[in-house]
Amino acid sequence: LLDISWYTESMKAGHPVEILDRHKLQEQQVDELKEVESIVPSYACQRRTTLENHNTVFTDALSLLAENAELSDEDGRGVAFRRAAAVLKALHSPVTDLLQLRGLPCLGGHSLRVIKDVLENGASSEVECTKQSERFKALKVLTGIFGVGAKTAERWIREGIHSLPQLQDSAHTLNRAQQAGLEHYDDLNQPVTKAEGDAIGEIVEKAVMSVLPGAQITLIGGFRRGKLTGHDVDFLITHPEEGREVGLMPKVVSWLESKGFLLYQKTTRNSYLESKDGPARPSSNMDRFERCFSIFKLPEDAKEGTKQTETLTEETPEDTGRLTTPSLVRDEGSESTKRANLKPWRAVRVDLVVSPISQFAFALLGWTGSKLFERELRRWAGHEKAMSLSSHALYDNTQSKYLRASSEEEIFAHLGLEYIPPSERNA
Ligand code: DCT
Ligand code: MG
Repeated sequence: LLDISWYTESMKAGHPVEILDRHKLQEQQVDELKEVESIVPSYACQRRTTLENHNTVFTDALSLLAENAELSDEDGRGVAFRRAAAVLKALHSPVTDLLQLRGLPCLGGHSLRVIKDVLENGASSEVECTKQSERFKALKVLTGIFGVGAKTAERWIREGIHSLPQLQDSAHTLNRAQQAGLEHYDDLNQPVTKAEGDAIGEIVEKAVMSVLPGAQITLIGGFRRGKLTGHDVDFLITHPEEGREVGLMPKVVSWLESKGFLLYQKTTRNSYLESKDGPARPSSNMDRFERCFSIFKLPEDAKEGTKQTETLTEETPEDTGRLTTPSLVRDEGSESTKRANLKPWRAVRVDLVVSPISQFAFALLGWTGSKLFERELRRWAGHEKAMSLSSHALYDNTQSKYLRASSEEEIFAHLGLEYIPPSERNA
């Protein structure tokens, strides 16, 4: 009998390896191998994906193609690239040979071609070509405006608008969100740091506590998964007594507005009703909470306040002064950044969501992400368990009833999945 323990161990550790003497194996060993080869499970919500990515050359390439597909109204292709990238993100070592990918799920022919190209030539010609295409560049610039989606960008491009000056010179009237997006374009396209997220958290907490003492605020989105930067900051607000959260958002928004913290906001009311909406409304699950899309005006000193507290505990006194000087902390690369540094504040995208406590666990799970992890959770629920999962509830179609949960752990248990903590949901 060949010793195949090295093989099974490697596979279980997430290092796919090739077994060369396959023909010499006993039947029972072949069965064992089949089981092991399914060890990288096909749903991202069955896998642990930390931020430690050993395959960024490949995942960056695949993510760019995913982004291009999504911006081109080809969501199916987008998801296929996202799934392929997510499988590579979950591996525990760098891929150096195509053979290592044998038996892994979600790697279609197109994705494999891209990986092969990168392995052989150091870059994918399709990716390079996409990056340089006028269309892709224009889509990126235009969708970089808050309030502009792929459809609008596409329409403008067809009219010959490829850049911000061209848009400004055009006769288009922008809506309020887009106007704010254009006005704060540079700030909003600069990544938000965890320190800035924490500074905003303090402001939001002050606002919430002063209008509804006892309410609870949780940082959600990428920062909850441990990311160090993000494109926005997301918060979930609830109150331990069901019903006390009703009408909270307008009060929080008024407080923030009265203190001059908001450059833009649009609030939508909670429109979710279990009895009326029924279980299976996954496509609309993102917008049925009381929700506020906003652009915060974050004073530089508020941010420094947070930095200072952190630095004081971590650095020697001599270092403190240096680290709290914003000009050294911030990237001074571009002209626009230099200009932005002259004003004593910076614009940051902030999303606030209010949930009743009875839906809190579902909201927390649904808003922690990543987007692919969420998508896969819903696909798993529907395809494997005949259940409908949203950010409000979990419905069991077989038993025709809602399954209650007061923690994320309980939801994973209802779904028959091993619990994956937020830091391992970075698919
Ligand atoms: N979400 C989702 N499906 C979407 C959009 C969002 O499931 N189509 C969930 C998952 C993440 C959460 O909402 C917050 O959304 P984003 O802020 O867009 O994601 P993020 O992971 O926080 O990314 P970033 O760090 O760039 O803000
Ligand atoms: Mg976010």
